[in-house]
Amino acid sequence: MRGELLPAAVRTAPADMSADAHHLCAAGRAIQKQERVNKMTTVTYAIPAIHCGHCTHTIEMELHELAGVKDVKADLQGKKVEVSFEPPATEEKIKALLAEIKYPAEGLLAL
Ligand SMILES: [Cu+2]
Repeated sequence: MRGELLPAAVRTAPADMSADAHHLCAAGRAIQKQERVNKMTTVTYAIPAIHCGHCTHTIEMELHELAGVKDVKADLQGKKVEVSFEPPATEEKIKALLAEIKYPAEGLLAL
């Protein structure tokens, strides 16, 4: 996985610092940005309890309030929800919240 290679690139960076500090600053920023992208996780859960537009609305509203959740797409027809998140949000917290609002995740459709 590419994300695991990035920390090594960060560790080797200081050795070249004197050569072209300005260039490395830009490279460092690019690496930081890449790590942020890599931390984002998208999961899709089956939510059989979804039965109308209010359900999808409630799920989207509630999940958006969880810190770290970036995007929520609840699907009425497919009875599923796709959640994109990064720390501090975790799968455990998302599933706990879904259970709490009475829309328990009954299966992981995609990671
Ligand atoms: Cu409903």
